[in-house]
Amino acid sequence: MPNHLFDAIRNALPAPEATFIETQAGHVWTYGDMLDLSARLANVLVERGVGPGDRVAVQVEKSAEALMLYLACLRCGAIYLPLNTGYTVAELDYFFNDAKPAVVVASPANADKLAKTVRDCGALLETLNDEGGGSLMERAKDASSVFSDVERGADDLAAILYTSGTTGRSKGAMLSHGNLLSNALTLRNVWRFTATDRLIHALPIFHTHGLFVAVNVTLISGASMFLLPKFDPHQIVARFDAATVLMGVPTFYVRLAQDERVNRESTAHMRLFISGSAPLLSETHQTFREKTGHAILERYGMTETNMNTSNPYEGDRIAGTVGFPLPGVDIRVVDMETGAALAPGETGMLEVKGPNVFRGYWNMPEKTKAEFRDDGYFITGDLGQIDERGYVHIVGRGKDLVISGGYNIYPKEIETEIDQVEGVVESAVIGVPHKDFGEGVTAVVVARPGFAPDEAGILAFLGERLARYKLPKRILFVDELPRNTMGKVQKNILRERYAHLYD
Ligand code: MLC
Ligand code: AMP
Repeated sequence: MPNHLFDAIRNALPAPEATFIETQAGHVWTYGDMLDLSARLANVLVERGVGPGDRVAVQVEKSAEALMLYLACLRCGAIYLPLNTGYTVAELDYFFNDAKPAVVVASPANADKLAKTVRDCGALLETLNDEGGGSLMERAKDASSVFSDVERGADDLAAILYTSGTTGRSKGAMLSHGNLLSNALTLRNVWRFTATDRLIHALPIFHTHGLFVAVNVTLISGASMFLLPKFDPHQIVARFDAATVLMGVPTFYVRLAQDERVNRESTAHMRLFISGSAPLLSETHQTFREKTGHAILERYGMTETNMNTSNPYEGDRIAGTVGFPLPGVDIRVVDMETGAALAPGETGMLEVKGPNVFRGYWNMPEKTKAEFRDDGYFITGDLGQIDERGYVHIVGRGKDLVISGGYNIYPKEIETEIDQVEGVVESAVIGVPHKDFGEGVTAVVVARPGFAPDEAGILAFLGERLARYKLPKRILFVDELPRNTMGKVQKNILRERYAHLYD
């Protein structure tokens, strides 16, 4: 029975005894193990009442089993909904109520905390820990390893990934089997992935980068990976000799470039270092190249579109650019006001069209409509230009967004929380240059006369409500915020004023 994405994974399968995953502890999962456990988990999900199109929300630590759960969802036609492990109960409450999952899979340590909100949204709660324990794996032990994959076409949804909204609440980007497969095949080809590749996987698996780019490309090539729990330079360097590719956010490369173990000899076995999710500074590209001889290959994508551009595998990988539109992906630069196409070298809004572009925002037809042009192009919110040679340059963002260590943070969400603190009149959250994270989340706060909310107090308040990576690295107090004649806060002035805060 045809299952668009999983059939393609099956077609790429190497021998069942070939390695799919090697964990940090050295445990090997073969492709045969992958078929076995994903079938068992698919049977468990069906037994728990999950039908085609039902959402399975997952907030668990990184593990091979968690990836098998993703594959099980594909196989039984469910929609996989991964959630950042840092999200608080308050944040999860919104996602659960919006997505209405049939099943929520959580870490056993969080089960009690989540029980009520899961029950209130009508879902069943299962658990999974990073050592293969929990109720889900208990059930899988008794389940059949035979599963007839549910029929899914290219337009059927495979996943929903929440991406924070510029105003208001997060939006669930609906990604189809076709979106994921087309992008995986394209990336396999342009990055020359084969079954002999071994990826060092040190990214989280709840975002497009670590889940779809890294895992789908590995699977669709019949390749293998070292699945590491998180970024740890020691663990990464130790695998250079047996690996071929590393995918990371710029912070990975900033840190690796400072590591004395990273040099020409130690990276000699590696064929490719890929960076994305945030701008890679030319300086980082340069330093890494001088130390290792490898030119980092930078690519550009987003949750809604998967990957859009990539520097070439062969040819010039130009620092400060994100390369060429991927085969099959159309990119244009348009005037922000009129929507008219701009000439090479002119800066405007980047718009994208292709089989990689998502199916819209879950339950939000108006928001979806607002972000697409009538001719089907998706408005990315990124400002860029295309040079005479066809390289795409990202020069800024039209959206009020901070990217810290590859995570997106929407200022509005943080400002709304800070403004609730007693004694706060108003706040402006900005991103300012940060050597390690690229941008550091920074809050500028106006307090009511006579009140003295302090940095620690505000951080404690936010810590209850927001994932820790969203918390401001610094909170600064001012008498007033700079405004233009329309009364709008001039964040550009604040960004200039505090440009050297983290030097
Ligand atoms: C962790 N912290 C961060 C942070 N990561 N703060 C700001 N920004 C970040 N990115 C905080 C923690 O909350 C903690 O604070 C402290 O820093 C140390 O935590 P840690 O876990 O030790 O951090 P570390 O391991 O150093 O993590 C940094 C990192 C990680 C860069 C390795 O953030 C990471 O793996 N980022 C990848 C994100 C990613 O996958 N993005 C892809 C999105 S998809 P405290 O207060 O608790 O002590 C996308 C589309 C595309 O964008 O194109 O790919
Ligand atoms: P996300 O919503 O997490 O998918 O983040 C997508 C955003 O990350 C894009 O809209 C860009 O602003 C940014 N981004 C991704 N890759 C790059 C890159 N190589 N250079 C600059 N910005 C990038």
